[in-house]
Amino acid sequence: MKEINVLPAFSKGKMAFSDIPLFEYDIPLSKRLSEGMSKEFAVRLLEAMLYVRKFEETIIRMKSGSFSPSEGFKFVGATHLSVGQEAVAAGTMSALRPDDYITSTHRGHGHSICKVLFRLYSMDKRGLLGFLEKKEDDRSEEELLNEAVGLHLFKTMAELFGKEEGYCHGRGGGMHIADYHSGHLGANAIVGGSFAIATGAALSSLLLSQKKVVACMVGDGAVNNGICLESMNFAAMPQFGSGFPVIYIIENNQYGMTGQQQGEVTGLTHLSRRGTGYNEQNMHARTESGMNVLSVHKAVEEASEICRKGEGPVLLEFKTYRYYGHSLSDKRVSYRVPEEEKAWLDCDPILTYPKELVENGLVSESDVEDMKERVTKRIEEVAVRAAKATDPDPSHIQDGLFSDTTSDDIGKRYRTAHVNKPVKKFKRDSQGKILYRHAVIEALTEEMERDSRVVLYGEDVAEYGGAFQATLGLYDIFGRRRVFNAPISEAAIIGTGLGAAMTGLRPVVEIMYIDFILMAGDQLGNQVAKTKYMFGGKAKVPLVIRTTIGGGKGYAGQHSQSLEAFPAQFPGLKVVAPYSAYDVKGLLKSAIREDNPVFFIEHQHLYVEKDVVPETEYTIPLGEGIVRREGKDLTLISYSHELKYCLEACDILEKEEGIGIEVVDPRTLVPLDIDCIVRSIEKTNRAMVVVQAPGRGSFGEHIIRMIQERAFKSLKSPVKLVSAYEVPPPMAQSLEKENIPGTERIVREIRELLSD
Ligand SMILES: Cc1ncc(C[n+]2csc(CCOP(=O)(O)OP(=O)(O)O)c2C)c(N)n1
Ligand SMILES: [Mg+2]
Repeated sequence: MKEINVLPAFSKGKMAFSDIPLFEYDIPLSKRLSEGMSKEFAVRLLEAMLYVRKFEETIIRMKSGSFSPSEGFKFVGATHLSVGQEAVAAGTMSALRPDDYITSTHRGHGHSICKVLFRLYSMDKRGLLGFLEKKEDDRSEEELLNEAVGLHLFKTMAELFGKEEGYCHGRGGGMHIADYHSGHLGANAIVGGSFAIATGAALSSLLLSQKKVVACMVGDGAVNNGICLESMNFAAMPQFGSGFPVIYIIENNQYGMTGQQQGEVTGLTHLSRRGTGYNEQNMHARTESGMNVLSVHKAVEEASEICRKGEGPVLLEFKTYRYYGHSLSDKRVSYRVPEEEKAWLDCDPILTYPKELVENGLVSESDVEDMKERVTKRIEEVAVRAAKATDPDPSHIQDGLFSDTTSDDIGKRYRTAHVNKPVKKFKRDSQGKILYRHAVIEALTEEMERDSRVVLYGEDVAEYGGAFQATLGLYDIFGRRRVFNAPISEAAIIGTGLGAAMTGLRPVVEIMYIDFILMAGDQLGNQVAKTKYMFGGKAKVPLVIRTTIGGGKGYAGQHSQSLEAFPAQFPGLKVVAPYSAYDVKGLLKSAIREDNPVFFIEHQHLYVEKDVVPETEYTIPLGEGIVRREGKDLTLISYSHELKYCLEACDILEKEEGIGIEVVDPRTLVPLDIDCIVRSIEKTNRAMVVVQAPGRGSFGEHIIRMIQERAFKSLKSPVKLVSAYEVPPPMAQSLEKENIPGTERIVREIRELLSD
């Protein structure tokens, strides 16, 4: 039962919103120094901004050919520079703790340079030795820091050059840098792509009591993307008190490529106003100058405190400007005037902040010039070294796609989960059978009891037990911190699952119908699937996405598709489609223990099917097919609910005509047990694949391609695909029955194939 009753309440009144501060933190350096900011730190802020500026100016010089780090060098790849925006990067990263998390954007060089830089600045000798991967070194801390900064800049530049020594071994490049050791969860080249990932990391922080804050760096353009709404709403859900410890930081450089926020593509003057839409605290939103490193630092410092007190989320907008084009191919003359550019150049942080440092006697003008020269030289040296670094070996192209570890070693802290009531097994019938639905619940219960990092969420999965009652009872056993209802936000459900999986939780998220996965296409295909590989194979993503296929219930086009080919299209995802109650339990348990993302497909019609399921512990490895029925005349390959019709058809043909058909159920589609299929075809010399989806682009087509590659010589006739028609699933029973391959049609098709 819910904790509050929503009674009718219609009293007249007006909604009032509390104020959103504008440019309140225009605080002079002298005041910040008197409040305790150290002089060394104040100078570090300039140094960090200079590292970013000079790094990017070096890219411009390399691109134009005025500086070449090695003979014949050519800069390849994206050039989204943040020149002009350095105060946001330095001010933000300096206000976070070294182990706080960030997510970043396509314009993220500054974020990654500063995140690691401030972590290095905070390190003692041991930490620095660790970063340098050294055990002993007699040099002073200052010398080690100097070397560590050089290594960091080198790894960053090497990644831009696509080198093995880069942060992501050249798999990501400049738009996809991550460094998990420093809490950098990854830059994202999909505008808005990291909103939900950051929110999921904050969920981990909250549920695992990590006390970490997540800074989600986004551009002004990203705020108009749907995932922004889904994520901010998710983070502000009151079922977890105030909400999640995440700071959404809008780096408003006035343009989303060329679309201008103010007056053109957004009806707001200040994007912080969006904060009013998510909770009564306006998400503690504020707008500050992004050209003033001290304003940024103060705002992020305060936001972190809010989050650490458990009062997040926070929304910050920093007004800033990019001096160059969207990328270096954008000459920017078609959409903005020199007067505008000049006005922003006048408040350049690298012009104004050094003046403050000089006025306060922290440095002299010549110190500033020396620093600029030193930093430039450093970056040039780094570029020379990076240009000479190693090109990744093409024979290793597949390295880092999947992790081969599982959660075998849970660790003491998470080994015993708290339960609110005793856990019972489902009662078996006289043959030892239980329902498929109950096998799902049993698998989830056992895994949640085994490992307290396993959490379950999705639409209506809590008290109600999910649309198909496949999570019923789990909320009562494990409580809201382990089992909770998500808003109707498929993209956020999957994206937060990813962020949470990367940061310590092992989420199982539910998408009610597979049809709705298209709402989360980016999160599934661009984020979940790519995170491990694109960021250099370092991440572990123990995420299970459970969903269901319908079909045959008269629900028509948007609730009846069999979209298993969609997740299978993205390298980096495993895809499972179990048929029996025995399989669903064993495979789901394995999926939860995987350190890889698994797309797990249940079938609504199978929930009510029974099978023998032992009460004793067992798992089934992913990637192992099974022969469900033996025969010598034909191999029939199918999975999920279609298998039921296939098996019925085989029985009819055996009984009536003595035809022996072997049925192979791959159970896991990715990785596919092609060996199991080939072994059978070598025996029968004929094959037919049956799927519930329309044939074009179906997973059945992929199976056939694999058969042609591996078993062509064993075939006496072409492999046949039996599939739905090339139409959206229709509603009328006469049409739907015709559309989904059923027993009669399979019998007909087999007869036809064997008559060849
Ligand atoms: C989903 C998506 N749509 C479009 C693009 C192409 N694109 C790349 S960056 C960009 C502008 C983003 O603007 P903003 O969020 O303000 O970031 P900025 O580039 O200003 O840093 C666009 C349209 C993309 N990468 N992703
Ligand atoms: Mg922008």
